[in-house]
Amino acid sequence: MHKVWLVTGASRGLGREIARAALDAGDTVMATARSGDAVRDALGGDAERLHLHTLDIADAEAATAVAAETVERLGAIDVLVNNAGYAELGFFETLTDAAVRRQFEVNLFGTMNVTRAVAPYMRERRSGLIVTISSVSGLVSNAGGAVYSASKFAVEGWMEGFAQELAPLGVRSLLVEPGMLRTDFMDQRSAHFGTIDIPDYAEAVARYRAFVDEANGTQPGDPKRLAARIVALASRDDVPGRLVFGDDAREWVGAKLDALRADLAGSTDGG
Ligand code: NJP
Repeated sequence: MHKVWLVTGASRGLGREIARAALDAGDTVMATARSGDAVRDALGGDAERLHLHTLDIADAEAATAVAAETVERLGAIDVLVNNAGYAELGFFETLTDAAVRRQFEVNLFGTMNVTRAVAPYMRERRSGLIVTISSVSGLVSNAGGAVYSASKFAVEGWMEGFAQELAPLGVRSLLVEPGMLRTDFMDQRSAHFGTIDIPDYAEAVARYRAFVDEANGTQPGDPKRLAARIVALASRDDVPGRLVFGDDAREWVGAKLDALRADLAGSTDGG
């Protein structure tokens, strides 16, 4: 049966690919982003099954209005894709307090805004799937990504528990943890960097910036492939709780699990 999708951050990157893949599967899509024109340029104009709306996910009232309008126009929301997000990169002490708060305002509270707006419609129908694009950085944190990781760890903690609250009401959830994807994510258009110079970190920060510049555009992960996986999973009855996407992500998560197991074993010594 054809589905209705609501996708955030559909102007570029993974969100655009998920919207395209859903359209290619014959589904109907409400594609949203901060600029309606950008989504139109990304996905084309007036396909019968493509609907566009402006939505900054940090705006809770706008999220409520978009959810209501989608249900009114399209009858239901079968799949919500919480995709919109960005990274505040750089060593923690080089980021201002405002930058840290902005990161949470979008990645965590913005994602909560949209989910809070959509969940009641899904509960009412005892049906729906909430796909939340987290990150491998939601399970593993590294130097230079501490603040981004903090926001995605928060997304993981919130959604892991909320999924259990929703499941008895017929609403399913999928957390997606991609590795590095070839999108605009590391580009100046999306990523922000710490602005405070701290000599103690200068060398490490310069090495980190060089790593990001080199990785930008050459990331191993194909967003089209991930989009196709998500669209295929949405049609299955047995949607898993998590999808860790990419060899890099699986390797990092495996190493984290090994480290956690070792720490856990060590924790029992001496009671
Ligand atoms: O990034 P990019 P991705 N309200 O920059 C939108 C996660 N992820 O596709 O700036 C509404 O190409 C933005 O819209 P605009 C990542 O954390 C990525 O890779 O207005 N929309 C654009 O459409 C994120 O959650 C990688 O044109 C807002 C989109 O978000 C998701 O994947 C690895 C917004 C960003 O497109 C998609 O990112 C990983 C707001 N306030 C997780 N702020 C990776 N690429 O390597 C931004 O593990 N957007």
